[in-house]
This record gives sequence, C-alpha cells and structure tokens, in this order.
Amino acid sequence: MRTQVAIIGAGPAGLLLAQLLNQQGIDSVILEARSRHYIENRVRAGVLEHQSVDILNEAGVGARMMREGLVHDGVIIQFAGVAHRIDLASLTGHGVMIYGQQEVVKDLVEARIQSGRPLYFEVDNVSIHDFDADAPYVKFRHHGAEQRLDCDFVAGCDGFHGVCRASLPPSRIELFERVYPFAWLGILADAEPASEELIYAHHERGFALLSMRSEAVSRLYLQCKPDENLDEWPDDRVWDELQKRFDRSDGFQLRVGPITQKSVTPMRSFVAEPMRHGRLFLTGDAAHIVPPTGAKGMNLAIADVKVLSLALGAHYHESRDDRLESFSAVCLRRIWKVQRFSWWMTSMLHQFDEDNAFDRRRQIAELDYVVTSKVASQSLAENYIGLPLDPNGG
Ligand code: RFL
Ligand code: PHB
Repeated sequence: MRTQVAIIGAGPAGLLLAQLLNQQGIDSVILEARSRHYIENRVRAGVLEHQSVDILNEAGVGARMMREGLVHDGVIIQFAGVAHRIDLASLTGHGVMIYGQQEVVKDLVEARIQSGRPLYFEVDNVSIHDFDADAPYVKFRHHGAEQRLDCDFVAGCDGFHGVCRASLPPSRIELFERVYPFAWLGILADAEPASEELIYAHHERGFALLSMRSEAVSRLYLQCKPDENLDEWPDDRVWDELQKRFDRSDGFQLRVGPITQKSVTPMRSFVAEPMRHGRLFLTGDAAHIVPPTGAKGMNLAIADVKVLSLALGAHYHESRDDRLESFSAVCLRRIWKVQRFSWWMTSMLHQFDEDNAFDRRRQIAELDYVVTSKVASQSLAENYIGLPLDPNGG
C-alpha cells in the first residue's frame, strides 16, 4: 500500500497531523500500537493553551470542546497557607481551556473516521526504512499479516517510548535530559472540584495540584517518590495527604468522592535534536518531554504538528521545501522556551531535598515575588496561556 505521509502513533500529535493534512487534501495512513478503546481512555493532560484551542477549532474538531470545555481566566498559586490568584485574562488578554486529552483524542478519532482515510489500531512490529532516501517505507504487522507501506514522508508521532526516535543511530541525535527526584501520584475522582480554578500548591510535605475535568470530576496530583508503590496509597490516605497539602488559613476543604483512576507519573525534561532526519520528522513526546507542572506536553505536540502540516502543505502545493528544512529549528526555538518554563515551575513548586531549609525559603521568596510583582505574574501568565506560535520563524 502507498500513501503520502505515514504517521506512526495516534496520540494528539499523530491524529491532529492527519486531520490538518486531510484539510489540505494530503493523504496519510496512521499506524497505532494500541486499541481505540485504550487511546480514548488514557487519562493524561487537561489544559489547552488558547492557541491550541484555535488550532483545534480551525482543524474542525473543536465543537464539543467549545460546548463542554471549561474556560479558565485565572489560576491559583498557593504557598505558606495562603492562596493567590493570577489573573491570566487581565494580564494577557487570554485564558486557557480545561478539556481532557482523551476527549481531544476522541474528537480527532471521530474526525478521522469521518474522513474515510485509514487508521490502523493494534499494529505491531513497526519498523521504518530508507528515510534518508527519496522512497521511505514502513513495515508493520496487522491482524497477524505483514504489511508494507510506501510513502513520501514518515511522521514519528509515537511518543517517548516509540520506535521512530529509537530507529536513529545515536550519533545522529543529541539528547538533553533532566530527571527529577520525584513523581506525581494522580487521581481522577467523582467529586465536585473544590475550586473553580486550578490550584498549584507549594507545601513542605510536597507539591499538590487541584485540577478538574468537569463540574463533577476532580483531577488531583501530589508529589511522591519516583518509585512510589500505589498499593501503599489507599483512597483515604490519598485524600488525607491532599487535604494536608491544600490546607489554608481560610479553612479551604477539598470535596471528596470515589476515586476512579490512580497512577504515578515520572517527571523528566527531555529534548532530542534535531527533529528532522531526511524524510523522517519527530513530533510531540517522540522528540521532547516536559514535566507536567507547566501543563505543556499536549500543547507542544499540537504546535509541532501545526508547523509540520504547513511545511508539508508547502511541499505538496507550492513545491517549496524551505519550511520542511526549517521545521526543526522553528519548533526547537519555541520548545526550549517551554522547557525553561516547565523546569522553572517545577523547581519553584516541588520539594527537592528533605532538609534544605535554604531552598525552601528561596522558593517562598520566589513565589512571593511572582504573586506580588505585576511583571513577574505577567511573565508566568504569558507562558502559561502559551507563547506565540509563528510557524515561519519560531
Ligand atoms: P502520545 O500521546 O504518547 O501518543 C503516542 C502514540 O503512539 C503510540 N505508539 C505507537 N504506535 C505504533 N507503533 C509504535 N511502535 C508505537 N509506540 C507508541 C502510542 O500508543 C500512543 O498512542 O504522544 P503525543 O501524541 O506526542 O502527545 C503528547 C501528550 O500525550 C503528552 O505530552 C501529554 O499528555 C503530557 N501532559 C500534559 N500536557 C499538556 O499539554 N497539559 C497537561 O496538563 C498535561 N498534563 C501530561 C499531563 C502527561 C501526563 N502523563 C501521564 C504523562 C499530566 C500527566 C499525568
Ligand atoms: C491536569 O488537569 O491533568 C493538569 C493540569 C495542570 C497541569 C498538569 C496536569 O499542570
């Protein structure tokens, strides 16, 4: 079989790329290792930058998000038992949208099915070949049968553990990495969110985050050990620990309800450069990872594929390859700024070392500065709602 663009992975990056290409009349085949049920129920990110909202709307997949998503014009930073609101809208003119990644994925899968173009679930043995030459191809197995997919380009949208980046000889990529000495224990609960806006809480017992998926579903996280054993975290202990970390002088109380999902997420910062290797393009988590504190992972994936879709459009419709050539540099310039922001939020809010009293005082001073200085809160807000995306120049 043959296509123009072979897309490996049906996460937000692969599915949105397919949709943006389809809008330009460019054919693609998506190969996904997991089942449709699995990818549509994988609970992950929840915050969309305002321009991610625009990109999804322009892609024609935003109708349900606009109906069901929650627009947030502010975010709460809490430390030393006091909550401080950063007014995103008045500081930047924009807010963010709370809408679960799995909902974005469902909307994109639906659009893909409507388009009539192929999306293969549960493929295995994916391997990519000859991406340095003019005629790359992908081999894979589907329902036990070996298949070959010839293409013009391969889009590696297969996440951090995928095959695309792993197919490159180590000499061709430069890796930049920081692994943090903690993880997040995340829960989803059938409980009305106790706050209308997200709360990022600094606490000496460790960071905690209150987020949500709807008016009836809370999403909460607490800093834990990287090798935390979930068996040691019965529901009561999770609620108890969360309540301690959200404790405030005004008597704020969490709203408790049945926990429907519980998981531990390791934290890392990671970039693989460059993002283009001949006719292979890496996007999203396949090329970079951010710690979730800045809420940027899904947004970076969306920005990468927007840039790539325009570059592929210029190749097919204007016979121009300059945008394909600049893809990696354009994306990386913005990615590094987002890496910096995610690292900074993470460093400011987490406990790194049990007995480093100096760092704790320094964090409190930094948080105090951020919430009391207009320029400092504006800088946080400008990054949180999303740095501008210029697909031509970074
Ligand atoms: P994905 O979503 O990992 O999708 C990759 C897809 O490729 C498939 N795959 C393969 N398919 C075929 N062959 C192979 N050999 C394959 N290997 C893998 C996988 O099954 C999968 O379907 O990557 P993508 O599309 O780049 O999207 C990236 C985002 O998923 C990720 O950055 C975010 O979830 C990160 N993230 C957050 N991002 C935000 O923007 N805002 C947030 O609030 C936010 N919170 C989070 C997060 C991630 C979290 N976890 C669990 C990692 C909160 C958490 C807890
Ligand atoms: C989430 O709702 O899952 C979420 C929100 C904000 C973050 C990370 C995750 O920074």
